[in-house]
Amino acid sequence: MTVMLWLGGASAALAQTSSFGPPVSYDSGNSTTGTAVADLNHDGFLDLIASVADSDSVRVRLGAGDGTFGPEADFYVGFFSAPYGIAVADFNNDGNPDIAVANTLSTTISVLFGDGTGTFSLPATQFSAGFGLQGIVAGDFNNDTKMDLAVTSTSDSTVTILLGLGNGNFVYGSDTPIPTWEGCGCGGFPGSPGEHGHSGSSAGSYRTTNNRH
Ligand SMILES: [Ca+2]
Ligand SMILES: [Ca+2]
Ligand SMILES: [Ca+2]
Repeated sequence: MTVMLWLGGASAALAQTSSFGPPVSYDSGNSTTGTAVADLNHDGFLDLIASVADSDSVRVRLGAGDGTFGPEADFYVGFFSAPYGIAVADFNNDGNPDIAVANTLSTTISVLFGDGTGTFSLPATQFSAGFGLQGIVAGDFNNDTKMDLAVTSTSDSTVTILLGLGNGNFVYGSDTPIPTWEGCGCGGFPGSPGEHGHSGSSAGSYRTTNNRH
């Protein structure tokens, strides 16, 4: 599979419109499930990050700042993990971007700690977050200046908050059910999830499994 880029540019004929050139493709591995951009090596240019489910890895390409990207570097995130969503933030407060991915098969998120050059330490650190994880975003949800994570579980129909401790560790914060067809009062067709859906709560199934010190 490929990551395709369209480089935008201003139209000379219509100053208020924009246009895109032909797409540029980069091999992103089989079963690419997520993409993200961030400046991983502090050169001021955005870099490409892709999650590759088939190889249980994250693929990084450093940007040249002109719309082109360098060769790929793959970072393994764990056996039978099948990473999906990607979040980039500095989770251990060393000034370097780190990568967290939500794994669809392993019930964990994997965190890769960056060294500021586009390279990440291995092995990835695992934190339990539920089943069937897909979406993941980083933010400071409790206003303690330390980056946290919100992770969606399609199996449990929840959004789980993992609170960052600022040293690369996370602890369970909260677990918010996402309304199912039944839960949202939307009705549903006979035999659909709305007809026999579950409430989505799976409290108690979350814990930190791999602490960094
Ligand atoms: Ca960069
Ligand atoms: Ca960091
Ligand atoms: Ca926080």
